[in-house]
Amino acid sequence: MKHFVRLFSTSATLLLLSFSANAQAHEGHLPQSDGVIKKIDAATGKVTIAHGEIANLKMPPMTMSFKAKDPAILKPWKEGDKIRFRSAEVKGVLTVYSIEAAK
Ligand SMILES: [Cu+2]
Repeated sequence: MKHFVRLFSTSATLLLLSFSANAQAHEGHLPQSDGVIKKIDAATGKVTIAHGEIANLKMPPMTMSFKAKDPAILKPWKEGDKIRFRSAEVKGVLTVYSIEAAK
């Protein structure tokens, strides 16, 4: 019986670990891409970015529009700003998770 309990708690821990690994894959662990902000549409929460290669989306450099995960992350930025950003595809929608100033 003791053995069973230990086995159970080990698999519960593993399950927990894989859950948090998944959550991270959608946020901070996304690779950063370079970009320049071309247009911000605060009303729809969309941003057009001239971006460099996006490794996790297997996307070559281009100019395109993204949906902001939260429209609030677009507030500090304006057209022409050089940025580093993290993006992912969420249910078929290319989504920007975070934006910071390019160094
Ligand atoms: Cu693109």
